[in-house]
Amino acid sequence: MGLIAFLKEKFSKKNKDTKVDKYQEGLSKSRKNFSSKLNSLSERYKTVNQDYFDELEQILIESDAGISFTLNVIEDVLNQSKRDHITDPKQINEILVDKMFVGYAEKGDIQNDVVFRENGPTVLLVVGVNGVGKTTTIAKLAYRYINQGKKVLLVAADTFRAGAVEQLTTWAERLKIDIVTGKPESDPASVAFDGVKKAKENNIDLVIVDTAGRLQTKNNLMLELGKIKRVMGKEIEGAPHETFLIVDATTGQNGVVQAKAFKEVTDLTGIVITKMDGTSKGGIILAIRDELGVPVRFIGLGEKMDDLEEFDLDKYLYGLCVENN
Ligand SMILES: Nc1nc2c(ncn2[C@@H]2O[C@H](COP(=O)(O)OP(=O)(O)O)[C@@H](O)[C@H]2O)c(=O)[nH]1
Ligand SMILES: [Mg+2]
Repeated sequence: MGLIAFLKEKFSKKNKDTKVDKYQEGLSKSRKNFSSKLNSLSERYKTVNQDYFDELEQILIESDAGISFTLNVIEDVLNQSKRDHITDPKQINEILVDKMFVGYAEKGDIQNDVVFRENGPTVLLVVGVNGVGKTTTIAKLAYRYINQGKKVLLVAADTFRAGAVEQLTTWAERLKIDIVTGKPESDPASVAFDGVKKAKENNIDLVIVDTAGRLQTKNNLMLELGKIKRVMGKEIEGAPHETFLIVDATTGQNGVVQAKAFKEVTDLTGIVITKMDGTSKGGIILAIRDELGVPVRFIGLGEKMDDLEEFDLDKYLYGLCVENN
């Protein structure tokens, strides 16, 4: 059974165990773009030829899947179709989805949830440029882990942007959890230090640290993040234990450029792609994975506290490639 048939079976309405609704809804713009183009392509061709593959390549690139991912996948599809003598466009599209799956999976680890330490606070550092959804994602993550019975502390180490501290404070109030803040334009590292200290004293399970992530120069960013990490690491062994980069899906290939820049200056353990609900180019996940090899841990599918989902490759490909049934 090919992957599409498998996914249809897995997520069919009768199979209520595996909820896919949020993905289907959040990815509807991307699906309209991607899957309708695939369908119309396979209707226009009786049998595949070079033009077909060129158009297929174009569809992937237009979905922001990235040049290198696209070229590799198309080559894999071509090779398999030749080997198995497949010329039916519908079957080619099925092979395509198989190869997209493999293209993601073979790029490294697959991991979702924060990995908690056995003893003491786990520290999650959140980085990314202004406006991508860091603070909102922090609130969503806090909400998720509070619901799992964890004691969560927020740390507002974005002391640069006016209003950033207030925004996180409002979330902390709504979530009824503690927050550590500093004065405007104070040293982010000193706020981070206060945060980890408080976490140790209060038996916190998860410390989530918001940062400004200014990317004017890589050197500045490296120094700033380096300092934050150093002070935290002195207080809590191995901190930060997780560093998530937040990428806004609607920024397209620019998001890929940002992601590469961040990866150069700091060790990333995960990516969160936000605003998937607001883009028609959901292939961005594939491009970022391809370029960075870092697992996509969560995706943002809206502005509300519960609009954060674990990244699930099956649900994602189903949401992107399979018309609602
Ligand atoms: N539609 C949508 N909007 C989002 C999502 N995540 C964040 N936002 C919005 O993006 C804007 C910027 O978010 P913010 O958390 O302040 O970004 P920050 O500057 O990186 O901290 C806000 O209006 C958020 O509500 C998402 O997954 N979907
Ligand atoms: Mg913010």
